[in-house]
Amino acid sequence: MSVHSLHAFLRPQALPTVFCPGCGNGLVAGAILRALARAQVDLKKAVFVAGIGCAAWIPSPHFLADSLHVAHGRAIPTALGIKLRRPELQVIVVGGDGDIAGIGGNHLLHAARRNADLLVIMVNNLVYAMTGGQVGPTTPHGLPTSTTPYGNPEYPLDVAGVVAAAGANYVARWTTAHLGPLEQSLLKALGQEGFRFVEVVSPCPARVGGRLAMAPVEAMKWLQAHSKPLGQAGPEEIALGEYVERTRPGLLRALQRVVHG
Ligand SMILES: Cc1ncc(C[n+]2csc(CCOP(=O)(O)OP(=O)(O)O)c2C)c(N)n1
Ligand code: SF4
Ligand SMILES: [Mg+2]
Repeated sequence: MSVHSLHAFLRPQALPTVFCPGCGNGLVAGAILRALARAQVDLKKAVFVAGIGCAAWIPSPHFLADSLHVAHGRAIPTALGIKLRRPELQVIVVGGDGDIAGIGGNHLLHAARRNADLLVIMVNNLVYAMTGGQVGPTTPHGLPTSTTPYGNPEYPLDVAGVVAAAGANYVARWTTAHLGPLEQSLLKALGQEGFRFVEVVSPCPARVGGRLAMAPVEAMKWLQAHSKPLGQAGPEEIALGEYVERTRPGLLRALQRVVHG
């Protein structure tokens, strides 16, 4: 897919992008749009819901589609309300690790448990980037951040693992250095029902790379060097791959069975 064909999916007034140079969010945006194009999703029949944060800016202002910015952490319940009222729409949540797994963590857990018919894409840049790079639920142990300058004393949550255990139909994790499998995964997730969760580990040159004196290209090399397939990754490495793929009825179909028998 050429770059120019993706322009049909972008709001001209949103370009050039609001993201910092070298930010991974642009790569995630490209992967989402290529997957939507390959799945032949009509953007008029798609709704994006985002909370607050840098990653939450991926759909709006960039995508030429209906999108909502809601309170920090509340994208999933808002998206579920839309999906239940308008089941024919493809409802997609995009947000950061703080938004989705921190303040919105309880919504995430229960949407996965209920197998709610949503695609949730979580951009994990390891910190609360928009507000200054504070430590968050996915910050690796030992990583210095603005609020843990001597290194994070806590341990991170394996968000993909938790969502898979909670009952989601589809869960995968990739990084922005693995765009081919990421796009393929999003394409697969778009064609399924129930709760689908794709985590993307992504560089934040402004809030993480700068503190580590790591240029964006070095961050991409770091992501490649520190990622391993699921089952082979050590505790300090990023586990990549599909955590789960189930075909259980999504929440909508389960509710329809109750109503229509
Ligand atoms: C209820 C509420 N609490 C806190 C904030 C401040 N806030 C805005 S963005 C943000 C961090 C977002 O981090 P993340 O979701 O990881 O996105 P990133 O910026 O890293 O992409 C916070 C704490 C807010 N807007 N609303
Ligand atoms: S602060 Fe980080 S995540 Fe936010 S736009 Fe800049 S590089 Fe990207
Ligand atoms: Mg973040």
